[in-house]
Amino acid sequence: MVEPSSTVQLWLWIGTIGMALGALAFLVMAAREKPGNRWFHTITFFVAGIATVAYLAMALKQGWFPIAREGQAMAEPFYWARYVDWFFTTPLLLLDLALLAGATKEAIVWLLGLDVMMIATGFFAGVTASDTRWIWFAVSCVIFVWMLWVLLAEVLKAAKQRPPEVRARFNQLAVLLAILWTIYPILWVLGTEGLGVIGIGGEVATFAIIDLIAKVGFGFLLLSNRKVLEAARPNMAA
Ligand code: RET
Repeated sequence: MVEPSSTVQLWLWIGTIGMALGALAFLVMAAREKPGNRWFHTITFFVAGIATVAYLAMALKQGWFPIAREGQAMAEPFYWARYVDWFFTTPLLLLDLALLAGATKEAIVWLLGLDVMMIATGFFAGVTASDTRWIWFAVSCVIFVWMLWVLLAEVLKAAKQRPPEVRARFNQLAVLLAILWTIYPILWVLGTEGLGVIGIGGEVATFAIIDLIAKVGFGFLLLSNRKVLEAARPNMAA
């Protein structure tokens, strides 16, 4: 019987508390803004809030089941709760970035649509015990590259029309996102879902750290300058 080790548990609790504190901070920051001026705060709050739910479930030893994968010595826990988290939160992170850039609705649909396809195919890769998982992995990677291309080609183009302070913040966040997000498929290959070079303890720890940077770190960077948010406010009804 596979049981999450104490290292795994420790990191899942670090993830839960980190996400909860992030969500709380974004909520407080939102409360200090006028209604209609809180688009980015609201989206970013839900990113951290949804991740808190997923991490809490995993810390409470839920949201997983053991899988004995082809090519690996023993069964390992498969944390499917991660994919539920990513399915909702990665589109929200991209929405933050796209609204900051002032991207067209069409570009936003492309970006988010490709992203949910990437996570859905990634889920099939994770849940498959046989070597067929590598087919799903490859499909997910192709969609990931496609999504990054939309980000570079369409969203970046829109960002170039923004005032300099918005453009500068967009560039920082886009670079952070592109680098951090690329670590996910690499960790997947090295971790228990892929080749099993890194054990479940190291995998859960690394995911917790990059998840916190990708959500809470990204959120603080986005929300830290009110002038930037003011200048980038989406033109939607309050
Ligand atoms: C998987 C495996 C299949 C191939 C690819 C992946 C990419 C995942 C990404 C996840 C990003 C998650 C974030 C979470 C924040 O907390 C599904 C690992 C390409 C890019 C940003």
